[in-house]
Amino acid sequence: MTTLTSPQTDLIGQLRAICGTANVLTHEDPSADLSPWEQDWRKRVHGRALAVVRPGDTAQVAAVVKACAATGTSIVPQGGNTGLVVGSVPDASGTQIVLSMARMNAVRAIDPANLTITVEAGCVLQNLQAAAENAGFLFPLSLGAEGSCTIGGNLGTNAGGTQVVRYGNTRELCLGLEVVTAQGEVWHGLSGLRKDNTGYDLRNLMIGSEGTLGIITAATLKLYPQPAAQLTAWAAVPSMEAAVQLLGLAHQRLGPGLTGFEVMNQFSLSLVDKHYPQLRVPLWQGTPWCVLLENSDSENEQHARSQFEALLEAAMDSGCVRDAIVAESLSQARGLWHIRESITLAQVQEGLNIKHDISIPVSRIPDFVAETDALLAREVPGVRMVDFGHLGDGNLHYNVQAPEGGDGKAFLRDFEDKVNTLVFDQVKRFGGSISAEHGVGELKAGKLPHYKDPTALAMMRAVKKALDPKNILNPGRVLT
Ligand code: FAD
Ligand code: 2HG
Ligand code: ZN
Repeated sequence: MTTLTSPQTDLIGQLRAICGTANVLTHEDPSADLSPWEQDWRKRVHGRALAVVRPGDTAQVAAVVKACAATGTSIVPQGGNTGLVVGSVPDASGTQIVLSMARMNAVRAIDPANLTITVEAGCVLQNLQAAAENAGFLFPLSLGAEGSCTIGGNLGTNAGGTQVVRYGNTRELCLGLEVVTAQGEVWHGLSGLRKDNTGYDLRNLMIGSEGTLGIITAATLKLYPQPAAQLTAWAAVPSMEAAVQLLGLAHQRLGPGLTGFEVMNQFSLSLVDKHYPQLRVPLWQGTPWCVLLENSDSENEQHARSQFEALLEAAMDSGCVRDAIVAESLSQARGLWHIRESITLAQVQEGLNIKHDISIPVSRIPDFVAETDALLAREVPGVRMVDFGHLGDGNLHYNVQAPEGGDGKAFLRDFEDKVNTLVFDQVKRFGGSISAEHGVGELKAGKLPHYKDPTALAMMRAVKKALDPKNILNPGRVLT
């Protein structure tokens, strides 16, 4: 057990007075287990918090930040703690507080005529989707972690997910924010306006800032009409070139109906088959790649089906699809999506791995994959490529699994830096980004100086200094 300094003890007393004793957890209480807040999802880091603080409203968040600012105590905002780049857990010092937004999970308002919903930051994404659906609308953000991630974390990372090809990233779905600044002031920006050109775009500055510029306490988000019909298809394609060709055809034939376009290599599907055989992965054995497509139609199911069948027929004629199935029911469609969403978990079952969440212009992806696969095979013999992702957005999860039977820990120790450098240098050469959707966190903060435009980085540092001069909001994340 660590002994707290007297200012730390005073601070904890203040935090308890603000949020209630039950909502400030510390290691001083031997019965309190703080590890769920201290351990990141990928089990890369286990930090140690001074306290886990769980405010119940915006005024409490503001008061907590003021108390922390007065003592120079740094704050790590946390939603569902599903982030993949070590951004939501404390460091090992035992001096940071984790600000868990989980209790602030209310749906504040729905405005059907304005097509908006206003929710608190700790609202779990799946609950937000359900609230929209119950009101007769669609909130389209969708990702594998939706059962536990929060909208605050989605906004904090500008999450992408599987519907970006039609609806955009979380950024595009947000019309207004309520934010507590590093000084503990509240910015009331829940406008719900689709047009507002009154100066700098603070909303978009906060989105994707990973808790380093302000604490998002609530958001006003866009709603959409629910589609009249939604169909899902699974296609075996002979190459990445063919997958890109199929994407072009799908854009042409389905227009805005194309709401999902995911690619998965054979090895990623073999891992799902190995660890979750009950999911019955279709068509994966005889093909290097499979594609999952979704068509959302505003007319009816028959229209959607005939459009889809015509697309797949044209694709087979041109040779970019070898075989395909169209889901016959909602539960079959859900099953196909479940396979896709299980790749991350199958990778966890297989052992530690190196993730690369990269984006490249779609047109250059086939060359990138061919060249980089060959480079890695030459430089790190035996590596297994788990390559999948949101091809419709030019975003690949170009993950590297240790050689078969190898020790994952030793692999990371010996090869992570080398593999990262090989892949990221290739990404740079192909005009891409080293973080397409998961963010920078701590894991990639050291990489930005090598791969981000230096002028952009200098502006980012200036913004951070202006908004958080004491560097108390999530220090060491995004910027080192
Ligand atoms: P956390 O992990 O708690 O936090 C993430 C970051 O946001 C941290 O830097 C944190 O400090 C900050 N933050 C959290 N709340 C706030 C707040 N209220 N105000 C300011 N900052 C805040 N990401 C994608 O983009 N696309 C995917 O398809 C996708 N799929 C995933 C699948 C799985 C199985 C898993 C485990 C993760 C996936 N992710 C994906 C990664 C992840 O970014 C998302 O799960 C999600 O956006 C994180 O939300 P969270 O509430 O868990 O945030
Ligand atoms: C997905 O698209 C997520 O499933 C996670 O972004 C990707 O596990 C990964 O690398
Ligand atoms: Zn993804």
